[in-house]
Amino acid sequence: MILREMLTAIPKHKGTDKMQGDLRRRISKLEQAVDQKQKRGGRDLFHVPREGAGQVLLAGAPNAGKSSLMAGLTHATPQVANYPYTTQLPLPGMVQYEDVQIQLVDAPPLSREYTEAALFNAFRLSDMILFVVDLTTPDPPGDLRESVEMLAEHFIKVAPKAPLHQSGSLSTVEKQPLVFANKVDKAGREGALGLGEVIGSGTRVFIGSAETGEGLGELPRALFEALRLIRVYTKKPGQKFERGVPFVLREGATVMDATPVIHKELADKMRFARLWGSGKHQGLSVPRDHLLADGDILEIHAG
Ligand SMILES: Nc1nc2c(ncn2[C@@H]2O[C@H](COP(=O)(O)OP(=O)(O)O)[C@@H](O)[C@H]2O)c(=O)[nH]1
Ligand SMILES: [Mg+2]
Repeated sequence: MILREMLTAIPKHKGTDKMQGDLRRRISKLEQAVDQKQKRGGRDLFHVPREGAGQVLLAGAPNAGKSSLMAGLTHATPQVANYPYTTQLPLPGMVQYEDVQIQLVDAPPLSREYTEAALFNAFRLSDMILFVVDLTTPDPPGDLRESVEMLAEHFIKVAPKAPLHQSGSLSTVEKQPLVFANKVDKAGREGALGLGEVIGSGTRVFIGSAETGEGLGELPRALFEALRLIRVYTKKPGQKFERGVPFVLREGATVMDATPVIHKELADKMRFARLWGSGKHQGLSVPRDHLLADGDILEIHAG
């Protein structure tokens, strides 16, 4: 797309801000027009409504094993085949990590030959990206680089320390990546060398096989950690704690952030909260701005 090339060609300094903004608006208008076409029957078939604690989209070249990995991690049954473009529309499934469900979305490939524009919108709206790389190809890091570059061309930057939850706005969004080097049953581990550097230091790379299941066991926890989620349980005053379904919050959430999630009216009415967590807070009263940790138990006193 010529407009995009213009945008990357403009040097970035104060004086060009307006020009860049103008180009961005034009690009966005065009993308919207394209997307309209994809909205058959008023629904964007590429956009998967978020469910569970977070949405992770699978990315990678054709035949890398995205659908196989999806089948290995969820109860979904995507079509797996030995020819490219088997997966034409995103398909969601749920990954179970302990008592939390994370949505994994199998997606069509990122390919220079053919990738629908609407797919990039789906990436834009996701919480993070799980790259699947085929270790049996001549150049696995090159394959990963191509996927990363295609996303970058659509203003989706992958960065290990990307802030979570950004709006799907016009400007560049950053997405947290995780890499799964697949088909180790058929290739050496050497192919995975250099995969981390493609995205940058701090990128977590897992090696395994979607076919044999090797290396899949660590992924649910890795996804949970990468999404930077915490689980908070609640306890009613005067009652024994029974571990129920957790409230899932973002890392950095405070007692005050948790209350409206637990109960709509609680935020206004809270007098104080007691907390049981790892370490020192065994039933102590905590201030509203107290930072919550994964596994904390909250007892909110309202009135
Ligand atoms: N040997 C081996 N083959 C795999 C593995 N994962 C996927 N495949 C094969 O690779 C081909 C493409 O898999 P698929 O999941 O459809 O790839 P996708 O296009 O990325 O969704 C199929 O023939 C799979 O059976 C693996 O871990 N080891
Ligand atoms: Mg597929």
